[in-house]
Order: sequence, then structure tokens, then C-alpha cells
Amino acid sequence: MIKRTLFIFLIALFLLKTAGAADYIVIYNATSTTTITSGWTNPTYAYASDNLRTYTSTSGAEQEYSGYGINIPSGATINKVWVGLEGYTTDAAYEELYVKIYDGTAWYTKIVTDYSSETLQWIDFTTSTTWTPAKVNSIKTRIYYYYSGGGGGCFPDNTLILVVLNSTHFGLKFPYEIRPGKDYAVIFHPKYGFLHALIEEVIEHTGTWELVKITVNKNVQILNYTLSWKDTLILTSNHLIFSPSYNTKIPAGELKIGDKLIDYSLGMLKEVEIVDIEKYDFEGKVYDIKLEEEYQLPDSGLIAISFSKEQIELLNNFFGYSWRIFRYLNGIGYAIVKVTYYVDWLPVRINYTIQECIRANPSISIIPENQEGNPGQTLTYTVNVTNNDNAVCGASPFNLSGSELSRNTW
Ligand SMILES: [Ca+2]
Repeated sequence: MIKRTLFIFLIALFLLKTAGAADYIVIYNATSTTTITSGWTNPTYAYASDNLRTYTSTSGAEQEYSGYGINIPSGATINKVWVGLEGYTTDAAYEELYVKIYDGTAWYTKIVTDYSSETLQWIDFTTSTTWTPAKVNSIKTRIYYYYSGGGGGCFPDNTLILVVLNSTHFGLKFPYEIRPGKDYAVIFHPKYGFLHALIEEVIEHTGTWELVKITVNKNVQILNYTLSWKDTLILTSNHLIFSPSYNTKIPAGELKIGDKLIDYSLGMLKEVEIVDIEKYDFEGKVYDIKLEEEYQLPDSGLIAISFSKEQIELLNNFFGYSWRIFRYLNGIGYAIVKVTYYVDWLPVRINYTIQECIRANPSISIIPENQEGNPGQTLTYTVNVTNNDNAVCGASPFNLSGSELSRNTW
């Protein structure tokens, strides 16, 4: 009987396999919200896509969303990160909606594309940071609304606004003299003529503003005489003003010399030409005058006029009350528009990969295959066992048993 002892060298090799990777795209909904800067009405309506919408017309309004319940395991690879925005705006030209995402330590911001009817867009934040499962699990989002055409302030305090004094008289008031909820502004509408619109709110903003002083040439024909003079309007450069030259409203800061504005003088509505534009920085208060909603028409506006403090004092002393009536006839009409951004849904979408454990039979080789041995001699074999599982499975124990050796006979 030949005794043979088998010395086994167990060698386990791991092979990295790409097979066994599971790719996931998961959409998460917010379940919690915090107001950063007030202005978004019904903010919880952005939790789900159900045609219930949070909305704002307030420039600077910012709302935070969290509770997305993202729980991606630490071994996963993050491929893509998006924030979804389903919503629309009533005026895409003069406002911007910013979407922000938080990764646990920093915020990243993007401006969304504006649509005039409800549209779902996925804003790609993949390259904003090196995403890890821990970062993704910390995600919060924010929506921030900025309206460049109004909410940032409109009139400096040397602007006079035409208001209804009583049933027969009109007058001009400074923004700070207006009584919200009581005073009616006179607005001009190309189809309906002059309307009285309740001033709902006068919002005061303090800060540094770029003001635009617009000077127009005016003249009226009275019998055989032509009266000519210049008038000015001062407003913040982001304020919208209707110009027949563009047949739409544009920010006052974009007007050029030679452009036309609509003016009302001595009972006549006519186009007047801009003869001078001056821009300067102004530090102080500006006033955003909000009309009742049904009068926030895209093609109509308040009647307003601006003067220097010195001019106002001089004219006040000279004309008194009747001067105010007179100035009414020389106002420049322009548009104020209420713009609203509606957001139906603010989800987060993550594309990630998890490697799955896939078992495979090990491969075994014994070297050498044949050996000759004398009685008492020990033969040495090397057994290689290769673990063919993919890397995700980790190490496995292998047992070798039942070594049955056959004797070659000849
Ligand atoms: Ca909704």
C-alpha cells in the first residue's frame, strides 16, 4: 500500500466582475419644508405632482425642502443627481427661478428654464460636487424666486403717483403718502381708457439701486400755439415700462434715446420720444406699488412723474394743490405687471449603482496531475482553488474533502 499524503495549498483568487451591478433610478419626494424668506404660498403643495401648486410673486421668496428619505447604502456609486421642477411662470421674460441643492455641507444653485405652461424639467446637479451616498442622503433643496421687473422696488421717493382724491378730483401723492387699501391709483389702459385701481400695498425697500432718469420731449397744440417742454420719470432700472418702440414692456434700464413711451397730456394720449437717459446709483428707499390683482394688466400702468426735491419744493410753494392737478395731465404712463411662479413638484432623482453578489462555482486545479511514489515517500501536490464569485460577495471559506487517489496500474 502506498501511503500518500496530500499537502494542500489553498489559494483563493478574487476576480472583479462588472456583471452583477444593479442600476437604480429613484425619485424621492420632499416631506418637510421650511420658510427661508417668506413669499411662497402653500409650500407643502410642492411635495407631489398633483396640480396643487405653491406659488409666489414676491422677489426674494425662498423655501427649503427636506425629508426626501434618501437612504442609499454606503457601497453604492452615485451616477447622477437631479432636482425636478414641475411648474410654470406667467411671465418668463423678467423673472428667474433658482433651484438649490444641499449636499450636507454646501449649497449649489442653478437657474431653471422658464415655461409658460406646466412642464417638468430635471436640473442636473451631478457635476456640482463629488457625490457620495452620504452626501446624497443629506440632500435638501430650495426654490428661490427673483423678479427683475418689479419686486426689487420701483419708484424712488421723489416720484408722484396719480391717485383719486375724491369723486371729482385727482392728485399726485408720493409713495409714502399713499394709504394702501384706501387710495385708488389712476391707471391707463389702451382699450378701457382710464381706470381706478385700488392700491393694495406699498412695499418699501431700502438699499442701493440703479435708477434711470428718463427725459421725454412733450408738446401740445393749443389753437395755433405749440407748447413744448420736457418731463422726467425716474424709476429703478429693473422696472418694466411699456414702449411702443418694442411693442412690449421692457426694463427701464434697457431703454435708449429715441425710443418711444406713451404719454398723456391735456386729455391726449400720444407717443413721446426719449431725449435723454441718465443712470445713477441711489441709496435709499424705493417703493413697489401693488394694485389689486385684476388691474395688474400687462398693457396698462400707473400714471407717475418724478421731480427733484428742489423742484418739488418750488412747485409745491408756487402751485400748491392745483399744481398737483396740473401735473396729472403730464404723467407718463407705463406698465406694472404681476408675475407669478407656480411650482407643482420639487422631487430629487438619483441614479446609483449597487454591485450585487453573484456566486459561481470555484475552479480547481491540482499540480502535478500524476506523480509516482515509492512506499514511505511523501508526494506534494499544489491545489489551486479560484473563487469565481464577484467582488461584492467578499471572501468565502472552501473545504476540500474526499481525496480519492487512484493507482495507475499497468
Ligand atoms: Ca403639487
